[in-house]
Amino acid sequence: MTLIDPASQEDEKSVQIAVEAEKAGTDFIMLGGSTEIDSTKMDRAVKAIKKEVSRGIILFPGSSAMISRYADAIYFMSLLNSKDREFIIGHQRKASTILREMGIETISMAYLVFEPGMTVGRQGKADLIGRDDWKSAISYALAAEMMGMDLVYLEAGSGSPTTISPSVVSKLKAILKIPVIAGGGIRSASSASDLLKAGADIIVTGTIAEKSSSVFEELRPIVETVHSFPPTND
Ligand code: 1GP
Repeated sequence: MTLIDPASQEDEKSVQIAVEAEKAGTDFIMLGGSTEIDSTKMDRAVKAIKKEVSRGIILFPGSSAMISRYADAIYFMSLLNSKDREFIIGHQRKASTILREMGIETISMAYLVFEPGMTVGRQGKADLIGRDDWKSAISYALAAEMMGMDLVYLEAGSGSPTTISPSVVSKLKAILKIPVIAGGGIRSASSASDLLKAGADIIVTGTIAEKSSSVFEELRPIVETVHSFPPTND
C-alpha cells in the first residue's frame, strides 16, 4: 500500500504520486498522516485522487478531524501504546457517530509505534516499544486480537532510518491470528522482502514516493517483491 500525506504537498502532487503508484501496481492508496488537516482538505485530496485513480482509498487518520466521506474505507485505529488516552479512545469516540452517519467502512486496527517513532511517536505521545522488544509487541498485539481488532500495524515512524525488526514480526506471526502491517523506513525491495519473509501481510511505504522524482521506478521493485509472496492470511 502507498501512503500519501495530503499535508506534505499540493493536491496536484498527491494525485501524481497516486497515479504513478497505481501504475507500479500498488494495491491501495492510504491517505493521512500525523499533520493535522481538516475534513475539507481531506475531501479535496480524496476527490482529486479518485478522479484519476481506480485503486481503493483508505484513510489513515492522525485525528478525528481527518475524515472524508468520499474515501472507500477508514482505518479505525487506536494507538495502543500511547500515554495519552486521547489517541487510544478519545479521537475514536469523537469520530464514531459521524462515521456511522457517513456509512463509510471502518477497519479496526491496533497501531503500535516502535522506536524511533519519529513524528507519530512524538505527536501520539507513544510509550515507544523497543525495536527488539518482541515480548511487549506480542502482549499488545494479542490484546488487540482478543479485543476483536482486525489488523495490527507495526510502525517504526515515517522517515525512520530503520524498519521494524523482522525477527519481532516473525515472533508475532507465530502466535497471532490477525494480519500484520509493517511500515516506516521501508525504502527497498530487500527490506520489504525481509519483513515479508518474517510473515508481514501488508507493506506500507510513504516517504519513498513523496521524495522521489520517479515514483514508478522506486515503487515497482517493492510492489513486485510484495506480489511475489503468497498471501499469508485468508
Ligand atoms: C508511516 O509507515 C508509514 O506511517 C510509512 O513510513 O514514510 O518511512 O515509508 P515511510
